Amino acid sequence: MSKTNAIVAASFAAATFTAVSASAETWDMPMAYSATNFHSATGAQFAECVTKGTGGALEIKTHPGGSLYAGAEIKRAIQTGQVNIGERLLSGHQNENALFGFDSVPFLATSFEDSEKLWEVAKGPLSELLDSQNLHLLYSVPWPGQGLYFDREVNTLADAEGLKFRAYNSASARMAELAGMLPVQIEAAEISQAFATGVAQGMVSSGSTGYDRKVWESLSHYYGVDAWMPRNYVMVNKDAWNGLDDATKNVMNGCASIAEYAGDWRSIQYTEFTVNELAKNGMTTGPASDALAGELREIGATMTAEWLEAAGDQGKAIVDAFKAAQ
Ligand code: PCA
Repeated sequence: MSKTNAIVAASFAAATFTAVSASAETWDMPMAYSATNFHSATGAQFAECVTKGTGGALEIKTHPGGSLYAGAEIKRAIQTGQVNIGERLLSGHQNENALFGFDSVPFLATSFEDSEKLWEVAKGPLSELLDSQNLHLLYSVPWPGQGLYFDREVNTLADAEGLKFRAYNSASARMAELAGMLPVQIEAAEISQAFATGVAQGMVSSGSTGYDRKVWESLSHYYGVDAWMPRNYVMVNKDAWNGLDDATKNVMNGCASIAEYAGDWRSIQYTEFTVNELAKNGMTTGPASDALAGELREIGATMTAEWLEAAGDQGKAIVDAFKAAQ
């Protein structure tokens, strides 16, 4: 039996048991990105899998687009038990602990294969860190590689000097600063308006987010630089997790494995599709000029040194283990 078939079989074997053993419960699941985004689609299928797999004993209801809690509030809401489950950008917490930014170290892991290898070595320390914050890590899916968006042609950083640059985590804000731009922290759910009103004039993000938010309405250029591949993760309040019976935990774990697999697949498929859509909708897309790519490499080296300094021995251990796995 394949791994996925085994998971499905285990889920449904568990379901029969759970359906008669637990009383019905509903968990709201806040998610930060739009309903059509591939992470949200994956989360919706995960929720359906758990609901069906437990025979309705545990119903999970997703709330995409930051509609229940805005992205920046989701982790705290779960930690404090206002909701039991939710999804957030892992590197969104880098200001709490540098380790959270392992996936946004520039040019460290820039392919899906490397992102997976990096996750393999980072998953343990990250799970422990989350556990110490009353959170149980369930699954994680990477975004496609991060490129640069602008409302103008940018051949070197001098062309972008002083621009307001939309940031979504510490790394994107630091990149803006080192590039001579002005970072403005804005959730993905708010960016269409921010670009339309001139609150921001550029950003680093995936083709996926540009496509989801139709940024071609305000921006004109996308440079595929593959700066890093940040991850979203789904977490559960630890007390709520510990309160589940083993059968329900089995269903959750089975559905999480399927979600991770399906999410990875969607992210890969979405990479080319979304960049093509940006072009179809009038944006100029392509690689950065050699000069711009060189400037970004220098910024990346500075950021890597800064991150290693901030993340200490644990950070170094992740990077060393990743390099050893190459
Ligand atoms: N989209 C998210 C994070 C990374 C990405 O590709 C965003 O722009 O907020």
